[in-house]
Amino acid sequence: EEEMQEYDHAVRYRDGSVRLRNPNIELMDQDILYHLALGSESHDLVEMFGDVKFVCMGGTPKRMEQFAHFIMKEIGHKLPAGTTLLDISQYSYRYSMYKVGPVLSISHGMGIPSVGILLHEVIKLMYHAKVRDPVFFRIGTCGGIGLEGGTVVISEEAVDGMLKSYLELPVLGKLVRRPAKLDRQLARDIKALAHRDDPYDTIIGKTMCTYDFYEGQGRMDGAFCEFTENDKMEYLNKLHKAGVVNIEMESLSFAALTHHAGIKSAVVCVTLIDRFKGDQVLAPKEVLDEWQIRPQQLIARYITRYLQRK
Ligand code: R2B
Ligand code: URA
Repeated sequence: EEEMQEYDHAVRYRDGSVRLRNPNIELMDQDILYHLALGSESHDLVEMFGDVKFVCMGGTPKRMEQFAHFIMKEIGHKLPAGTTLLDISQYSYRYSMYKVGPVLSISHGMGIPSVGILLHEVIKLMYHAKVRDPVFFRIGTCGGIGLEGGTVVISEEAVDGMLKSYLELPVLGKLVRRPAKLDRQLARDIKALAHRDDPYDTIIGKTMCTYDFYEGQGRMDGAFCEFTENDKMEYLNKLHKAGVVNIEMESLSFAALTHHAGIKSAVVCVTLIDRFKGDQVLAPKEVLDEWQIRPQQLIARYITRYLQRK
């Protein structure tokens, strides 16, 4: 199935560059990527982004700035003399974007709507820049189900709060469904890069994606709670039995939109808490900071390997 996707002419040109499933874009005089503070006429997008291979996204601007510095060190990328890393999208005041050679590091904010808007614009950016066979990663955080804090989870697929494995979006008054599929081979390749002696587990499993952090994830510590501890535990057990190992808020849109665009993608998140044990994220900041580097290290390993074998 993945093989077919590679050569699907609806979503890729023969040379692997991203083809848009929207005939309107090429007819427009210019395309303004409003939330990135970029435009197809105001910027030379081929010159700026034509060499991109990996697009890494995560929630916060700070973490994605750190990732940009980290990946720069890992791949041995040198910035032109006298220059520093800059936030390409700083004047959008919405998302942050850093470019380190073939790697883009972009913040996506919280939740499906935020990552969805970004994906529309980044997929169009790939098209305008004529990028071939880009690979997208989400490196983030999540709640674990029956996993010790600090566990790294690679998603095999994304499901919503009803355990449905598609993204549903109202378009012109009708619900449009898009399967939330991720590349299984890519997930396995990433897992193979986990070190045997890492002091934490790296696993593959199903990810539940919700529209809310509190009630939507069965937390009892929000401003509202209209269910009992028993109801909550029953639901978490049901998820666990269905193979769900973690809960976060972007994977459904991330998987659905990259799949629809014919772009290979993976979601790698670290658990901040075991939801069987509680709702509040209690780990000290230093511990959380150390945990959040784990998905970054794994993806950095993948990118480094890829660049070495080229
Ligand atoms: C993980 O962490 C955020 C909520 O705290 C959300 O963006 C997510 O998916
Ligand atoms: N992010 C989430 O969405 N849920 C958690 O429990 C932790 C981080």
